[in-house]
Amino acid sequence: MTLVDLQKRFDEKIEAEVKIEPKDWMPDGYRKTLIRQISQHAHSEVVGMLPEGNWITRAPSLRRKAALLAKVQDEGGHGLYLYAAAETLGVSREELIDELLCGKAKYSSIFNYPALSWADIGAIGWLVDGAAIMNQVMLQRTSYGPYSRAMIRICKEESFHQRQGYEILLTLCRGSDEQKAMAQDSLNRWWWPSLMMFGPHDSESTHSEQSMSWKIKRKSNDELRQAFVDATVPQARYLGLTIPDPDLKWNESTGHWEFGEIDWEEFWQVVKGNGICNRQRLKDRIRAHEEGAWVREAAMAHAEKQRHRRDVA
Ligand code: FAQ
Repeated sequence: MTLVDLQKRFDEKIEAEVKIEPKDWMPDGYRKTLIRQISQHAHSEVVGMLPEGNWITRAPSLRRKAALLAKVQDEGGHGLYLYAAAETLGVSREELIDELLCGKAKYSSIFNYPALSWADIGAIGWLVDGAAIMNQVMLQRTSYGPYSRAMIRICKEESFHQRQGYEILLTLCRGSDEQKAMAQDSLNRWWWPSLMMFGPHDSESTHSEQSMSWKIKRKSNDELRQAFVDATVPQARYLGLTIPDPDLKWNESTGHWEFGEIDWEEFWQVVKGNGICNRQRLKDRIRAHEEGAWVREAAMAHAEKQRHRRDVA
């Protein structure tokens, strides 16, 4: 089959909503885009364990500790599904992790902000997982089969995470004045970084147009950000909290909440590695990787032994 035929067959599949699978022919750019996006996503899940992991020992009750422990463990699992999905594109997990640890690979800007109070654990679940779900629901329909299937599983777990965060804030908001103030303070700090998670405006986005034509992305950064604001404002009101945006207003004719401008200078500084926690996050991941070396070696030795047993039998 000629290159022209292969491209034609690929285009037809995309058009007909038939998933592209690992052994199918695909354009180089499509493969590269997927490796970039899926690996950034995997790194985000794994680095994303750090801000909340920091609070496991300080959770206010056994029930909260068990839920947080399970949530953080889920995020690690999501990272593994995603690394496995990226590996189907012909890249090794070691290469991807090396790129993260040497500071070359990106991960979501949001995880470079510190979790300073217990209310932040509520805000992360409510806002960060809430934003992640908004993005990931559309990724369930992404055109690459292994990524789409990983997303279906991940979304089920993320919706539980979002509710556990919201419930933490609901409890605080129904508590003492001090607890409510703690919840408001954490909304003040996490609101804008959560909006940044969706990436630059569509007009500034490098990859969106091509990714949407390949149906890797099914909705644009700005569309998803708007959907997130529309869904979240009523939730903040129910909590009795104020969104820290003086420009926020309901537009009756569009049926959407209008909101103020994001501080893009802050966003790009964080993406470039100059956020509050960037250096600490990498240091922690490097330490975890080094301390986990014996686990990887033991797992490999076990697999090798099993293989040997099978060969002998
Ligand atoms: N942070 O052209 P675009 C989670 C970069 S998972 C850092 O618009 P694209 C679960 C972008 O990579 C959260 N960098 O890019 C959880 C590109 O740079 P490059 C992660 C960002 O790919 C919850 C450049 O800017 N979710 O939270 C960010 O078309 C709680 C130009 O941007 C995903 O990764 C950012 N926020 O659209 C875990 C979802 N935004 O690569 C623990 C999958 C943009 O050219 C606790 N990813 N950049 O060097 C996506 O949907 C897309 O990749 C976007 C960006 C929407 C993030």
